[in-house]
Amino acid sequence: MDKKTFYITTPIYYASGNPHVGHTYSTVAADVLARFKRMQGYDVMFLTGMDEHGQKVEQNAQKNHKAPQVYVDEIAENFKSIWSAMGISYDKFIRTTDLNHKKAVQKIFKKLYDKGEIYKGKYKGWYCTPCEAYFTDAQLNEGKCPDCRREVKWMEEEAYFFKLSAYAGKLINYYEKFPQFIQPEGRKNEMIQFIKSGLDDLCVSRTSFKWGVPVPFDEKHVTYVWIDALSNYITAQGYGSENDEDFKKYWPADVHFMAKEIVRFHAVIWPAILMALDLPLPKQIYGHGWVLFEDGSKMSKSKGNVIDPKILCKRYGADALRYFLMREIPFGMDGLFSNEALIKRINFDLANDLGNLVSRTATMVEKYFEGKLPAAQKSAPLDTELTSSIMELIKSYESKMNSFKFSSALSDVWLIISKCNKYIDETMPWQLGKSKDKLERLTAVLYNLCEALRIISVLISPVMPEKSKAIQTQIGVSQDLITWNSIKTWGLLPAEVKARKGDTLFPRIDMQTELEELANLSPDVIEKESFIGIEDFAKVKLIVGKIKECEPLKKSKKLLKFLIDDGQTQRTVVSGIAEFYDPSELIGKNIVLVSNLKPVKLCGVESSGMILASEDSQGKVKVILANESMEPGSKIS
Ligand code: ME8
Repeated sequence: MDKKTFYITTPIYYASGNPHVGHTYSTVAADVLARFKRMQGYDVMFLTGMDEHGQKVEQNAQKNHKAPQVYVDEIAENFKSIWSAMGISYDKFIRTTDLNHKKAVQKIFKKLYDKGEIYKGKYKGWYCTPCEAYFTDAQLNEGKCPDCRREVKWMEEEAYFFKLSAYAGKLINYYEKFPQFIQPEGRKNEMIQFIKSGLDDLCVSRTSFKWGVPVPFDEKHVTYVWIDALSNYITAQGYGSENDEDFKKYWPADVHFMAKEIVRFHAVIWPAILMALDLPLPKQIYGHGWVLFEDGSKMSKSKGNVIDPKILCKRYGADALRYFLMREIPFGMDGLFSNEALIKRINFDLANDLGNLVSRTATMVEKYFEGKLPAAQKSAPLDTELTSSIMELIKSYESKMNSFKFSSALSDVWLIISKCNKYIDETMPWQLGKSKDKLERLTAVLYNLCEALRIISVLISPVMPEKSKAIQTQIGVSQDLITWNSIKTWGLLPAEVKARKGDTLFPRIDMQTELEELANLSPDVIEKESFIGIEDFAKVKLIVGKIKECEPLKKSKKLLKFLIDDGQTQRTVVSGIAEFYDPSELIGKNIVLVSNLKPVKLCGVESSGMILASEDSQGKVKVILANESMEPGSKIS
């Protein structure tokens, strides 16, 4: 018989920067659920990926002197390598630059246009370039961007619009008919309020940048992020292509996970697009809370708090980080991340509670029975009490996992762990081990502990897959006894189980030393995880260049084209500083030139080198000037 399917997704992350702990939160949660559902016997499809188009990506690529595709390829690799370090078991990884996706987005756009759901109009408003967003007069904050407080400019552009406003009533009806559609409950109420305050039609194309999927029948437009991004959930499964078996098999998705700031796009725009395409809607949109850092922001800015998931995994292991994220912050709510809280969880929950239980049990089986428990056992009332409460807690755990209450499900497991530790204190196996006539009782106590560990290892496996395996190795349990169904029956572990003590599961961390070490990590280590040596720096050739000519590049609002005297010849360099300089301002100035940069083509012009500039916290860019008395070509060292 075909297995029941379960399709779960994370948002596709913007390829405009590298992942931090916040991104790992949704992905770990989705991974935990995917692993749990696989364990329950579902045919799971777990999708994650990258959102790679848009103006910000285009700009960041330019800033890094890379072609956009090269830039997003690198970022996608960084995300993938973090997912691999964190044990993320995704089934598919979609990138919006995948050819199949782009073709399918074009089909979707055309279909909506042909059905009259998309029409051509004019987009007007105050535009903030870094935020890629238009604002109305009322939305501006003292005439500036309400989000980043930078200057905005009035823009009008021809654009295509999706008739979102026509869907207000249908959406509200749908929410009423399917009360589980938006979860948690509070987010649904926000959506209803939002729709009732009036839905505008949605701008779905842009002409102001190029890095996107071209509108198939009007190529000066590219599709604007949300149609491109949201449709990943169906294009990844082959919608719009000949190879659409997975789409037929898995769609509609069982749940889309995301943080609360993008619930609106998933609960309003996405269902409306699907309705317009005559496709079924996902079964649930789940908007979890934010991982906040000590200053209450979504990204940690302070130095002492290390939030690079790669560094955290390296120092503490992926399972510890996964456990922390799922345990510390009840899913659906905001919660704080700090290195101190993480280390506390590792020391108390993992090293003390779980780690000790495993090592005490395995050590005693080794010590008293040379690693192999004899068959004879004697039960006592304490044992039945332990086993029946464990069986109850398994049920409670299952229902909580099914409703994404990961933290609370883990609390149930930790209740089992603390009951086992208490059982050790009460049965005092070290006393039983002293006299021969108590050996039978000792066997029973240790058997029960091994059996409990078998169950615990299965319950923690969605969250801590590696440590779960390590426990299973220590208690010598076979594969058929670590299935989901097997843990619902007590006493399956064969009597002559062989246990052996392994490496410490979670070494204790000295809080003070660790926090000091973290605080002393250089910002380079924190951001990029590695220092560069002097030999790397020496590869960069910096010279003084004199600007001879400067003119705007016709095809671009951002780029200036320079002719620069480098002491030997006059070379062309293109730089993205048009917003900050009048072309005539820089003529005759001595600047710092990276002279051995591989030439790249920007807007059709080959640029040979890079002009160094600095950017302040407001995003204002100034070129770094070199001493006027220096000859062009002088080495900077
Ligand atoms: O919004 N706490 O991409 P994005 C919790 N491309 N979750 C966090 C987080 C934090 N501090 N920081 C990031 C986009 N996240 C779009 C999505 S989907 C069709 C397109 C997670 O890179 C969380 O899931 O800004 C959040 O919704 C997502 O990353 C935002 O990722």
